[in-house]
Amino acid sequence: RCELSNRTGMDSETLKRAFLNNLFYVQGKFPALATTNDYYMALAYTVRDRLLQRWINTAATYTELGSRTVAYFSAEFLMGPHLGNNLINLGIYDQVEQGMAELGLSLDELQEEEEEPGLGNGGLGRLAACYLDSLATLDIPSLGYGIRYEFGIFDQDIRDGWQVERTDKWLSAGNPWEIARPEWSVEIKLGGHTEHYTDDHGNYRSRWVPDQVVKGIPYDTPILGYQTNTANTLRLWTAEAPESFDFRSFNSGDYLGAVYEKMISENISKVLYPNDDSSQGKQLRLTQQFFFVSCSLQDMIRILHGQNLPLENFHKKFAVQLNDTHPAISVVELMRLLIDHHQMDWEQAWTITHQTFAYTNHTLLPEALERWPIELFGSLLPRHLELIYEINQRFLDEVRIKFPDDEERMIRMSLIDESGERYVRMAHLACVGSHAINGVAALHTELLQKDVLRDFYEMYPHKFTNKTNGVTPRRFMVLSNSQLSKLITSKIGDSWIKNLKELQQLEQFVDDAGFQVEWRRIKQHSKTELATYIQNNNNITVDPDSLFDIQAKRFHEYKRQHLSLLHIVTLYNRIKANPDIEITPRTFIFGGKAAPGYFMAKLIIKLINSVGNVVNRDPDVRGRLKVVFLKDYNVKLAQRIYPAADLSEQISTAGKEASGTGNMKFALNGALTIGTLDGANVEIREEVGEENFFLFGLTTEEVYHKRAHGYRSRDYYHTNAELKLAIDRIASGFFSQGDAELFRPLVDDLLNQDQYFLFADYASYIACQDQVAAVYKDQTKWTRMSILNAARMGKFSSDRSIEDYCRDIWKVEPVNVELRQ
Ligand code: DL6
Repeated sequence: RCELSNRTGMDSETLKRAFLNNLFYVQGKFPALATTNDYYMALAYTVRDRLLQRWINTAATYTELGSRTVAYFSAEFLMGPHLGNNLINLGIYDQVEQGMAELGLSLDELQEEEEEPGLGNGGLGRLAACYLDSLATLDIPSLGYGIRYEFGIFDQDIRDGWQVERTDKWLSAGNPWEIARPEWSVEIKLGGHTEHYTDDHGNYRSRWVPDQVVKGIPYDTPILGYQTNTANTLRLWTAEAPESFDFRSFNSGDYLGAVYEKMISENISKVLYPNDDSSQGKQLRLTQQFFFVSCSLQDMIRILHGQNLPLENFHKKFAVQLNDTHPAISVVELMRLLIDHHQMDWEQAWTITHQTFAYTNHTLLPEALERWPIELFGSLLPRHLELIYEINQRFLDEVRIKFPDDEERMIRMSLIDESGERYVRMAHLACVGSHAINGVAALHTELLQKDVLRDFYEMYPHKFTNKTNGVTPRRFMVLSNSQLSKLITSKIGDSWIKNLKELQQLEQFVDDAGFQVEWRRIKQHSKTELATYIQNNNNITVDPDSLFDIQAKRFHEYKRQHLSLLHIVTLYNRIKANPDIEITPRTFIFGGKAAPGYFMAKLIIKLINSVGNVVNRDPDVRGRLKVVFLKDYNVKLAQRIYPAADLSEQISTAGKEASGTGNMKFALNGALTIGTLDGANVEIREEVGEENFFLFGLTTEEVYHKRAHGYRSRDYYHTNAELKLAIDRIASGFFSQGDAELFRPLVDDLLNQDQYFLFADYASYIACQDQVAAVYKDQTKWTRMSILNAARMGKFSSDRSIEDYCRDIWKVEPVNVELRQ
């Protein structure tokens, strides 16, 4: 009994005892010899024990009830550190903090020790993580399925202002949050050819004869909901060579051959592709996609059989969400498993498949739409290519019936692109194989329907719905902004944490002077903490009284970090022209990674650092402007940044950002947004009120119109003196020690192409920023706007998003979990 309470008890004394026990028995250390990592591990195991009790009871309940389950298929899960979040969701953060303090340890320091699992690039992977949190919080039976990359997103260093990539060794100190389940390993096939034969019933059938077999081993991580017993599972697959393979080669004496094959197999889950919003078409990437999808579907069939449910019930037991097209091959893989392995007929297999899958699109950028050269596809997945041809033929027959004599439409909609080299179009496959298709913000869904997926919308209007993204208030408020969370709770109680709409009640305090003072004090506190971080990491002194103007997200031309740079250079030029000019002091903070092969994005990072080097040191500036690039932006750093922001930069070209979720996290933490009518900005502005949002720039229609009528950025350059001066300064080498070549590619691109309409939006952006500066001087007004922003963010909880998916797409109900064992 004592042993059990050591592992489950939640009071401060038991937690401390359990912690010291784990230090001794798991880490094999006593305090005098223990490192910070030992302490972190001991605490992580202490917390894990509490999770295990809930996890096991959850699994037992689901098994007993045979509950309908959501399977979230995603090539990325950007979970962020687990420790703090689990403490919050268990409701023992304060006890543990106190217990650690009594032992002379700082919980903050222990949390810093955790290597975060960076198994995602940005928005898409972080969304998957928020959705797992909400699924568990809402007691929805669910499984996240993905890849356990040995190397997640690279660590970013900055050398001489340039981004340098280092491998992320997140597993090197061990991972206390996962449990390997080798007993549930599965095998997947790759390559080879197909054979045709007639079965015992005289049916003509195909089978796949692969030339490689790889083993997938599942590693499970518990995902605990907030203030509930539900702990769902994130199941990530690691690739290994199967033993049988080794035996064969070892026995033939080819030891090195066997080791080589093992290495090739293990490469599959070695590294996350670091591209965000673009697809490279590499064979290893397709292999990764097929690997995790095939492992997961086989695992689901095992679960189904384990619950004595027939295969015909697959779609009743599981609702599978495809997180973009990365897992879209699962449509074909499920067909193959049902037809080739389980001898189902085509119609029944198709009904099951189609009712199982739903597809979320996350991008409007053409370069991100995945397609695979037929040759490559066929050499890796020969049987799947045959099945795709068959699916396509049947699909095109349907199109022909609905739209007779429209050959052009058939060519556009085909699963195979035959306009040049032939490709398999994964978005088309996902649309055909799913019963539901959604975009991630209202504008995005509208643009999918009107443009990117228009033919599919005309074919299947009933499949389309919008599901606006959301973020979890547990990680991005309760954990990362504890002071603000406590202030809110002191005023309206704590039920806002599970029902974010309740934040609305804060509106009654918007003009309460005492509340405003507290609100400001907390913002100031977070800014001071970030200022200390900047001092320690960048050796730059920034003033916490200055306006913290932050753009933190992946680097991409469409996100237009360089538009913010043009603003910085413009302010700098104004100061140089008139050193006594009255300006609102600002600290410009950037964070984000560029894809390693994306030259222009990396050049923009270099330009930020180059401008910073000049501006931060120029005595004329007198500290009124500071430019900071925070390296290695990840979830941990994001949690420091959101609470400290006054202004959130959401300045993508209209029609390019599918949704954005950073925009939601900033506003929830009381930052005001300067933004375009793009992605979820549109809905954020609707919610917070147009008077509380700094809007600028072209609309999507205006962008389309300009593009169609011959946009000439140079005209703006010649007619706007401030723009011209800003560009000329960059081009002259002023920020690059006289080197006029360094930023030429960027300047030339803006002058000659400007695909993302920076010059067209420049004047409106600068005018809007001038307005921001004016409002910031009136701190009472600013604070009022800040409170209203946070108070009106209720819609953007990931709980709301998940409720929408559950009701409209997944048709799944909550299941209550009792603690019995
Ligand atoms: O839906 C999550 C997130 C959106 O908020 C971003 O606007 C969008 O850019 C991002 N998309 C990707 C693209 N990956 N693919 N394909 O990360 O999704």
